[in-house]
Amino acid sequence: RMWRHSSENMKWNGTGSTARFQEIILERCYKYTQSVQPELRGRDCQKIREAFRNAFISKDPCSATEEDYHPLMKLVNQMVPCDKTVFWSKSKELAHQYTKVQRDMFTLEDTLMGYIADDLNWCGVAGSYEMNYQSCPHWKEDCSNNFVSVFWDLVSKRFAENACGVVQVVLNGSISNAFDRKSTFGRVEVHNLNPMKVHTLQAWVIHDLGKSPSDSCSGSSINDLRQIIRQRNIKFTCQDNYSSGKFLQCV
Ligand code: 2NF
Repeated sequence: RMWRHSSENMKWNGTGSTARFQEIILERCYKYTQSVQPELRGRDCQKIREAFRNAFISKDPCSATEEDYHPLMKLVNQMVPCDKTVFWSKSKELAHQYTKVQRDMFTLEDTLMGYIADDLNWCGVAGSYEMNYQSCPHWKEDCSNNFVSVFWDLVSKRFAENACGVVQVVLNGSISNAFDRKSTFGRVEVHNLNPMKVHTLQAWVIHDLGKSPSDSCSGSSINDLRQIIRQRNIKFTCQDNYSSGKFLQCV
């Protein structure tokens, strides 16, 4: 049988693009700019969708660079007020519950860019205008410079660079390494905090109700974080002994 040069032969190891990707981008953009943060009502959602699509469409899915996303970043351009930034690592659900209660606080997914892209997957096919809904590069098994990983690294870097005042991080104390140097928080965000603007990093090490704590402020992973932050001339504080329920009620 003749070799056909089509996407059926291009099997990546990761999940394919999210069905209705373009529509979802547009729907989320409208919802965010009209009701979640109406201060951003001037953003052009059609242009944002187009710039997002142009970042990756028809390109080799394993050759993403930051530059591919620059036009999109320019269109979105959003600042978070000082003292309102919340990072998280292995604690997404809890951090999102927290900013739902503390309505003026922002995780990355409470900003327009994070809100639009959260839980979506996307990739194209080199030389074609189609998206690949069958499979996309897996960041470990295929390539780390895929468009999804490069996107999250870039928006996480910008989110950290823009942070100011006292910033928070919600960490998962029910796993053995609450701070992981290889996570996006440990690899990207921590190193892009600006010591001229960030006064303190406040860590919350939260353990799940019912489970016993596996890591705490005195553990070695948090000690790594403390050292990295102090070396960067940023103050570090840490709170533990909080279950998720107590954290959401008391803070
Ligand atoms: O999906 C998101 N909303 C997302 C993804 C990556 C990074 C958000 N972030 C930002 C957030 F703002 C947090 O402050 O970084 C921080 C969380 O990232 P983390 O890596 O420290 O936390 P994890 O719970 O380990 O990972 C979050 C999600 O990202 C995926 C991972 O599988 C999980 O679904 N992820 C992590 N690294 C990569 C990568 N290089 C990745 N997916 C693709 N490529």
